[in-house]
Amino acid sequence: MESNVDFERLERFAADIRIETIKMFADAGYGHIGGAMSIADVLAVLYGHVMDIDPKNPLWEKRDRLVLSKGHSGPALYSALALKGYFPMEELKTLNKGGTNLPSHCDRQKTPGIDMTTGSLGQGVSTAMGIAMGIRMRGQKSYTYLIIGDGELQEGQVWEGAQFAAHQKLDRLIAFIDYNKKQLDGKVKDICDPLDIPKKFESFGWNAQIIKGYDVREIYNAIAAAKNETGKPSVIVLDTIKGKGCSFAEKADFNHYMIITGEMAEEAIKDIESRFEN
Ligand SMILES: Cc1ncc(C[n+]2csc(CCOP(=O)(O)OP(=O)(O)O)c2C)c(N)n1
Ligand SMILES: [Mg+2]
Repeated sequence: MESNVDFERLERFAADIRIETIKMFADAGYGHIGGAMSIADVLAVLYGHVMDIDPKNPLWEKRDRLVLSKGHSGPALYSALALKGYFPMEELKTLNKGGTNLPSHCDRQKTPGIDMTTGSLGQGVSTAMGIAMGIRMRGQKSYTYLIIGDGELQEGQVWEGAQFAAHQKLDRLIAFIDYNKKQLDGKVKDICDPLDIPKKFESFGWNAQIIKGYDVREIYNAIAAAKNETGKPSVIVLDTIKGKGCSFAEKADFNHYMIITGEMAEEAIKDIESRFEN
């Protein structure tokens, strides 16, 4: 285990991802806030420390890849990419507007640093398997990271992919499940219960862990443990809260997609900053 990880810097990075995303949504007037907030910490660990990437050369062949299969959370990833210098911060203001490079869902043809186009739930899982296979066929060592929603687990394609990845022993594929317990229109367990997610992946031949999904230390340690497993793919179930860290979204019953005003954003950002005082 590396001892030089600056976890406080990663916590600050996660806060900045949340702040920039909230600002972006307020500029647009609306957005998929809940699922963007619940992945801020995993994005901070991946882009802040773990991934081997070069923001000045987004298509570097040997880079690690990320497929955000829950593509509606693209704005959180755009914030991470802008903060890393993939493109100017001012571009964040163009979210979803005419001619933008930042559509509401991820598009690899438009945005530097986006490795796969996503938005149709389930499909990112198959494309991530293909990326991981392709990297191995070229004899390269890059990792492929994949983020799946817990509602997204209802897509049959996820389980087809899970079976394929284990069969192919894709041990440089690390998937995260954003286990925020909510999907678009209600609680995942009421709509179609995924039951015991780690146990399910284990029965498909994966190495599985479940951790506190908004704790940068736990996320980092789980990734390090996953990298130590050979011969099988790994899944890390992130036990999260939908809307985590954004006061108005955490409080709202329906927080998948919200109208967001400048005042709401200002208050939420103040609340985030207050946790960094002292
Ligand atoms: C194939 C497909 N069906 C429906 C949708 C519409 N949709 C967008 S987000 C969403 C809910 C996803 O829930 P979850 O995976 O739990 O995401 P999160 O809670 O992280 O936002 C739905 C149904 C879609 N994008 N793709
Ligand atoms: Mg969910």
